Amino acid sequence: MIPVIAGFHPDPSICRVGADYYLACSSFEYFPGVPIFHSRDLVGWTQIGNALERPNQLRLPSGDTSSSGGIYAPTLRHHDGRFWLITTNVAGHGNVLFTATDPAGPWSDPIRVPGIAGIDPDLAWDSDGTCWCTFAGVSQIRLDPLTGESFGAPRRIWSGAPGAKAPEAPHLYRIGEYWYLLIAEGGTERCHAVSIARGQAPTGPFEPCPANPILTHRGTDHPVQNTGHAGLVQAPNGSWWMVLLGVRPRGGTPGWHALGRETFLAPVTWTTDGWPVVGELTTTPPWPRQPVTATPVRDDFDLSELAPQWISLRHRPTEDCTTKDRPGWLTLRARGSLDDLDGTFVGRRQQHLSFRARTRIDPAEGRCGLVVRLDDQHHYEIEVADGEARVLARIGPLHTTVATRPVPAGLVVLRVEVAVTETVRDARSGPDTVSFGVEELDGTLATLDGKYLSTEVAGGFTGRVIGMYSAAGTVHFDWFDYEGA
Ligand code: 6LW
Repeated sequence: MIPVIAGFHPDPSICRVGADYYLACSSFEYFPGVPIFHSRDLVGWTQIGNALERPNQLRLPSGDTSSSGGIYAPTLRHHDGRFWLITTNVAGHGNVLFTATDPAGPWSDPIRVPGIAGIDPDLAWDSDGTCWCTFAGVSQIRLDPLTGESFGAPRRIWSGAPGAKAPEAPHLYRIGEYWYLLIAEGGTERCHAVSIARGQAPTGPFEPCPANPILTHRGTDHPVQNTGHAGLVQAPNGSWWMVLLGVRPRGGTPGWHALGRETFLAPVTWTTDGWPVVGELTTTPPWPRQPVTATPVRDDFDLSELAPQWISLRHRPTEDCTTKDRPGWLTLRARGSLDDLDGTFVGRRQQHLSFRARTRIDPAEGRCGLVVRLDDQHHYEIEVADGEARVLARIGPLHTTVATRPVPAGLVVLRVEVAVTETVRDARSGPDTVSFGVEELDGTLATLDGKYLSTEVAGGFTGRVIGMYSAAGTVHFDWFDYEGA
């Protein structure tokens, strides 16, 4: 079963305007933040931008933003002729709200919402225009979304199953005669689940669904695990759908997932007494597929702006990262190494279990390379400097040089290939292998077990990102290819 948005795209929040669906995801320590997607069929999604792309919209100070810190789950809504996006910056700025007339941007400057003391804020409007913000816990407060002012004290409205940990990701919907409160519970690991309650008013009281949890894969051998953090949407034909996050663990025990939490789709039907029933994950809804623009394999860096899928660490000052210095090339100026929290890095999410990425580099006097990054402390890379190519691995506190090989002077093409492990030989078999090479040299410099770049080893909320970096000096990248297998 494949996701509808593959790679590290967790906490999907969805809304529909006419024939168009829009979806937003969390982005953590990466800049720009909150990728925004568009679809016409719920299966083919195109990234149309990032909501938080200006420094005044997204501050991720390195001292306060550890890996998996920063931007947590957003809620995306369309109300009263505009789009609303609310999210939490756990790097100290708390809950912030943005508006836009076009979801591709530009989004407004942030409106701070200091009265919300929790993550996963949701927005819902009553028929009289009152705005309710519901957040993890699960608590609720009345809000003026234009100013960020909240009124009264937050009120606890539901906590999901008694004793279940982490009641979070609330979304409140008016459907028919009820207000439905959808939440995630059990934590975002193997016990993750989706539950629902309903009431006559947006403030409750809420009656839990007798069939809760309405979705979980815990304790099953389903290839998609950790399913939870969901959103509901109704299609123009009246059918209902759920988007949710899930992971694809592979290999032996405990199963390692490397691509982070991805976005999946499931159909929803309703019982005669008005409770939702979630069907099997799918990529084939009952309508014709709409064409989507495929992302080209190669980015030649011919445009003056980087395409929206490119992300950097915590910020991206144009003086350190630009396509304007040398037309047709991406220039990176080192701020520090990959172990520095805001090292100069431009990458894209790994979206296929197996793939090959290559980049053509002019290392000049610098030290630079191609990295597979799970987080600050878990990454493998191949870099060139001083006439040598080196494969380096960082796993937690351990740094190792795995291989070195002289390279000819001048331009070089660095390559990484990730291949899924098809045969699990024993309980410790990893999910995939990561191999590095230089196109100008024969063979592979090194092949490493991918399990050390997985969430089960590293922890956290993100997934692998494949990128280019400069660790010393000013370097130029002619192109970058990413080809999923
Ligand atoms: C998010 C929470 C969760 O805010 O993980 O899976 C947190 N759900 O709802 C970070 O993504």
